[in-house]
Amino acid sequence: MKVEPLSDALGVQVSGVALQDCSSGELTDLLRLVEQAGLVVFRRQSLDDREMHSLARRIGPLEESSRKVCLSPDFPQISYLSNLRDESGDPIGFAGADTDYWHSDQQHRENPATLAVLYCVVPAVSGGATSFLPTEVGAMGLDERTVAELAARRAVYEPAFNHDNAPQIRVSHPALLVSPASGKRCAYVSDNTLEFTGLDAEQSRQLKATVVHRMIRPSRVYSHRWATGDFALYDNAQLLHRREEFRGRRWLKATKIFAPKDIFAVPAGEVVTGLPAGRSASRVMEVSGDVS
Ligand SMILES: O=C(O)CCC(=O)C(=O)O
Ligand SMILES: [Fe+2]
Repeated sequence: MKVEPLSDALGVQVSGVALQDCSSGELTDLLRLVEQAGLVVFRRQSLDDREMHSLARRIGPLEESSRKVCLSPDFPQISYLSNLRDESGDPIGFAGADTDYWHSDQQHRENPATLAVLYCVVPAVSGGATSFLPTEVGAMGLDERTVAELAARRAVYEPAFNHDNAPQIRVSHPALLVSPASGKRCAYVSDNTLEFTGLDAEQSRQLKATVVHRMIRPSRVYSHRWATGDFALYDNAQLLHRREEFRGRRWLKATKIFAPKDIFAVPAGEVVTGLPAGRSASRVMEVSGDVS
């Protein structure tokens, strides 16, 4: 097994290992590597849906995608991100091909499944990287006053308008997460943060802008260019990510795993309120003027 850095920004890649053949002790060691590195890409894996499902289940319980269109026919906890169509001409999965928001998966759920897999079947010929950046407060140079402010607040989220497979609730999460294994402190804040508890709209906007401004910088980003067989395991409690726009065919498979709490920071969510039926698209608090 060979372990090498993926970039200066974050992540490692592992080659020479077949994940399916790992013992439970080896799998636990690899999870500890994910906790250290945030993102681990295992090269040249070969898994059908059944195998991907059973491998992921050895790590933890699985959550379904928040979009019904994604669910794989035989294993609904596996989702398809693809613009390919089946023999009837129907989309096989979620076909989004533009640049996404910077996000952390599942923040709109009360109990987010924060460990995620992306497995590449067909890489796009043009574009279509998945970009990642770390949210650790030290590495982003966040001042201690802002860190203390995050530690005292909860960040509020709700599903997007096309999240038709998630509870229609507004939830809050601790705005600062601390890893039980390493003590790493990470801002649990993303483009999707709506507000912070205990702050008015302008104070919320300012806190989000301060964090996002330090966090989202080109030099802090690693963009993973996919190859068939890449199996990426990443911890949403310490990274943001987004799909970069692409042209041509692309197919990734995904699954979201409830992270083992002895190794990973796991947000303790609370329901704030239900959402009115038939509401329009959720609005993202605008801070884009400050984002570099
Ligand atoms: O398609 C991608 O590159 C990213 C997909 C994604 O954000 C997800 O599955 O959570
Ligand atoms: Fe995502």
